[in-house]
Amino acid sequence: MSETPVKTTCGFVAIIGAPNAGKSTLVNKLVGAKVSIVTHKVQTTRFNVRGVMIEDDSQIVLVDTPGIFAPKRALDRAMVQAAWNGAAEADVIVHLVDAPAFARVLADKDVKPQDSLAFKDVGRIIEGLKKHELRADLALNKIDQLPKESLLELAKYFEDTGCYNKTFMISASKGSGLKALRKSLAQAMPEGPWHYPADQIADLPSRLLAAEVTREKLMLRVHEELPYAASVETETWEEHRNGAVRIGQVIYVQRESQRKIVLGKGGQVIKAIGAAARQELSQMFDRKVHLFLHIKVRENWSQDRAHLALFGLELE
Ligand SMILES: Nc1nc2c(ncn2[C@@H]2O[C@H](COP(=O)(O)OP(=O)(O)OP(=O)(O)O)[C@@H](O)[C@H]2O)c(=O)[nH]1
Ligand SMILES: [Mg+2]
Repeated sequence: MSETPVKTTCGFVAIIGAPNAGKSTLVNKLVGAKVSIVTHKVQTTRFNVRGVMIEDDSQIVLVDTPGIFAPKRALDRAMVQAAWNGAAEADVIVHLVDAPAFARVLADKDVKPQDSLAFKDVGRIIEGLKKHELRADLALNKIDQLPKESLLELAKYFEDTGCYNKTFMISASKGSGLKALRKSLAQAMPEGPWHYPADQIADLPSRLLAAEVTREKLMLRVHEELPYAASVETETWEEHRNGAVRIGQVIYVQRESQRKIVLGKGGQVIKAIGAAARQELSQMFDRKVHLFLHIKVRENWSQDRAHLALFGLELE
């Protein structure tokens, strides 16, 4: 274990943004390891996930938050609330924007910006910052997919709102622009002891992390409404004397028809989900993993306080 420097700074940085902006990708990249799951689908992250990075003498606790969108279900509302709670508790807020998606809105003369989803998403967050009297740093993400000229126009748009301190132009997946962001965050952290040991990068309990990995593989494998109708819980965790671990998980779905889809013909779909999750978990925990998945229909899992409390989510 490396030693903690003598004069240290430490604080919280909340990464907020619309669904799919790349928040979890950014947190993983800054931490240098996967602490939060990522998919190309919206609403992948459901609760605040912490990742820890160190820059010089500063320990920065990054809080990956669920995407902020117009909530419909009770679960959605709890997710969006978790994101704003994360923002309110942070020393620095980074609003991450899918820059190419937003630039397309500004460039499309046939569509009124007000009618587009990307515009509404950004507007909702600016409104929220104003309502909560918060200021944020702006990070325009996915610049690998956008010419420089459009970036300046975008930056000006956000500057004019008066909600932002600094602007960064980054690619979370490629890693570009992150050095300036890291330095700036480190400089903004208050003086104080580190919250975590120097070698700790995450604080999600292993059972939860394991459930998240399986949910990621499920989201990548099933489509349309199903990813949003499913939840994963680790039920059993048995350490074996030979170093292996036996993990038993249940995938909750809301209807019998969904159970059949997750099962697949001859159990093919759940087998593939299990194989992908098991492989990643073995690497993550650096040990042999035996993973047992089963599916349960529980219509109301998304309104079950005890289930959501496992993830730190609270219903109104
Ligand atoms: N081209 C490109 N794609 C990116 C970049 N950053 C993230 N992505 C992709 O954007 C998609 C969404 O990434 P996530 O990290 O899951 O986004 P998120 O903001 O955490 O999404 P939610 O958890 O649903 O709110 C994934 O397909 C990523 O690979 C980037 O810098 N460039
Ligand atoms: Mg996410």
